[in-house]
Amino acid sequence: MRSPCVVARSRRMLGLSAFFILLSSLSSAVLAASYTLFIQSGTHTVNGAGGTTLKVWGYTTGSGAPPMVPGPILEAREGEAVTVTVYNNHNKSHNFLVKGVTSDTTAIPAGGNRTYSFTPTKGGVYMYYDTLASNVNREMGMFGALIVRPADGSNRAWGSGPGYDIERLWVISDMDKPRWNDVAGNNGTVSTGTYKPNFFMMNGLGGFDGMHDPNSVLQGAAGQTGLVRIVNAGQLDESLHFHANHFRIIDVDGARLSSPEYGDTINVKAGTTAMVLFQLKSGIFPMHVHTAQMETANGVYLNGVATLLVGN
Ligand SMILES: [Cu+2]
Repeated sequence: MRSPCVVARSRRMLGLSAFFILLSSLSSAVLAASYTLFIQSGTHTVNGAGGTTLKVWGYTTGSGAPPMVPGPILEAREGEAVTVTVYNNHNKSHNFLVKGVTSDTTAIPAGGNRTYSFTPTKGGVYMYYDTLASNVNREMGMFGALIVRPADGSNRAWGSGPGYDIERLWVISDMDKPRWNDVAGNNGTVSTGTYKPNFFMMNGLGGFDGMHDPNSVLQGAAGQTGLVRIVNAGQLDESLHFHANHFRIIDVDGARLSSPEYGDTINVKAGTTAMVLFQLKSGIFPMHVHTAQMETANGVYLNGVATLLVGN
């Protein structure tokens, strides 16, 4: 089991003049984030009943390190210059696109590398992924999330947006082991017309782990407000259902909702994002998806997309 973790980032000031700007006014400081990612092949294990080890490809933090599914969490602030250098240590071409932020889909050949520079201006959550090979590369594990925080670093969904006490990132995915991972993982050609996923994950975990994972379980004091940033990096739409309380939907795939909308279920379409605010209630409640198949690992219930909502 591997939980997503924040990549060690270097946040450096641009030149001496920026240093004095920083001294005079923190809010106008020129900051930059730089990341280095490596594309590796390897395996990913879903623990628990029905679980298995899948062949995967993924972005990771070190050359030769195991692929991470999902890839490392990237973070930036609104207006911050970001540089991501991607080294392709795999034997196939790959790329790196932050959906809604970057547009360069040039293939990075095996053994090559490419640097992407961008400045996100809109706070929220974004999916990054490999757009090549008719979704095969993304299905094989090549996806992750970019979180863009307010320029002042405050606990708000975006610069002038609603505040929160605690936050979670839920990256959802699906994999078709026999028809896609086993084939692509053995250098075969996937017949992309048929996709029947049999593994469904949140933050790379089946529900057996997802209900115990501190990075997934939304836990805090009763009454606290949790912001959940959701990325559906899978190929099927997912309806997430919260027990106990309604949540407030504040953003659907980058579109901010101006008037409050409340629900206990949100359908997050494949390849899109959402953000919801949830006020914790005292007790332990499940969060699961509303399609029974997606609650399974190779047909075994309840080892799919699931976690808990815990108010202390
Ligand atoms: Cu239920």
